[in-house]
Amino acid sequence: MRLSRYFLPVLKETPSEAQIVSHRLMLRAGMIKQAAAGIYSWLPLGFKVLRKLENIVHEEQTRAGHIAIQMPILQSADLWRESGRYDDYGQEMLRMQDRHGRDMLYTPTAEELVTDIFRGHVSSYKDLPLTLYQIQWKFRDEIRPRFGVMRGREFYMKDGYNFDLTKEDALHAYNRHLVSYLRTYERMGLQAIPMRADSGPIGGDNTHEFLVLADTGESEVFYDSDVVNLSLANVGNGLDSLNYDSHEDMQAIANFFTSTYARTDETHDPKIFESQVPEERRRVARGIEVGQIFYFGTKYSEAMGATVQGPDGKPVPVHMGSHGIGVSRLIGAIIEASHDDKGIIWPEGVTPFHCGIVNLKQGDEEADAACDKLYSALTALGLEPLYDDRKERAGGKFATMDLIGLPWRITVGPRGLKNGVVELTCRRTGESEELSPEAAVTKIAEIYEGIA
Ligand code: 5CA
Repeated sequence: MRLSRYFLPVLKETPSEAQIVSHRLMLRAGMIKQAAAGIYSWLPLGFKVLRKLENIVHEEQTRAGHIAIQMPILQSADLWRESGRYDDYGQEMLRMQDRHGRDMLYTPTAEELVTDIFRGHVSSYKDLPLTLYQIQWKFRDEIRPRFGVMRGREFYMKDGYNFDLTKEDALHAYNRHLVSYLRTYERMGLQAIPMRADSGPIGGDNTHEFLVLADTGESEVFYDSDVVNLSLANVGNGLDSLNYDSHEDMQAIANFFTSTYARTDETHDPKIFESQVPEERRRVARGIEVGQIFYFGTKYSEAMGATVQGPDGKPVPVHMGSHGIGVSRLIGAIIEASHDDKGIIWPEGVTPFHCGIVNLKQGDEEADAACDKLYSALTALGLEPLYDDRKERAGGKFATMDLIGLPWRITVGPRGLKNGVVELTCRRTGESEELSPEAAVTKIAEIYEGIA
């Protein structure tokens, strides 16, 4: 993309309404624009990152054997009356009527609708296990929408639902989600820690939240500092050998992450914390909740008659769980975890463009030609550069690149070209090296091998 033809409405001023750094940077970098309280338009740069996260989520869900569907945003209230949640959900649910006076609602989650799909089409235990998921906009009429996409009213969520014959199978689905979520966050450059949590209006008593540690997080968390050192790469034979079908493997990996003390304030037990965890390893911190998994057994299947014919021919209600990832919130979490005073620093796995090209002397024949050549070479390799081809001062171009956070920048100027070199700069470390344009392309291609 050439910046002169792109739509990147960066702000010079720091927006006064933004209280935390991720919100400020998303506004300043022209990623989002508020449309109403807690509701945002996604501008090109923000939309690109959202799509990247969505792709990672789809890939990891597919890898775990889960099947994508798409359910509607507007739902009929009838199904929610069946489960009993229409009245329970309270003011967080946005309700409306259609022209015939029928009660409708904007989906805050979709346990009822997916259960209705299931009961309409699945009748035998032989069709189990089954996990359906979607990535869809949700609406919750939060009392205090704040921090930009972090606590929105409209937000983008991956919600998945497992249907299993037995509790044991459903707990396998729970563990499988736990592992696939860890892998998902890892690809986004994030460490998210599974912590025992409270289930709220979704129900059930087996639930974990995934938290990214950050001072600006809304949740207070208590944990053994050892959990911070746990990583999927250290489990068994590493990431590539994960066997999502194996109950034993998934159980062992889930235990590896959940046997160490890590809880949100709702489930925190000071007695256990203080008698188990040695004092020097006790941590109280704040975190951003980027996902949550639930096992709630037959709560919805019994209420809504979602049964299958079991092996003995008798009908049995299916065991279910639901599993959410806050896709739009994740963008805020990534920025909270990865920025400096100049702007965002995207992890390579989610960056909106793979690198920037800065032309120090737009209009100089040689510089223009060198930039065009770099641009084509990168594009031919399947990479997406953002080429700042505007007639602007170098300082302004650098500031924009730093603000929008592309992990790599190639700087091209007449002086370097005389010696046959361009400059390659790493956004995170600020380190630069001079190398030939060809070598710069090769290096960027190597960096993104297996990621892009
Ligand atoms: N039905 C279950 C699982 S699909 C469910 O709704 N879970 S949830 O309530 O925990 O939401 C899943 C994830 O969505 C949360 O972990 C959080 O990351 C994100 N989320 C929830 N509310 C908001 C909000 N107001 N703004 C942005 N993201 C949110």
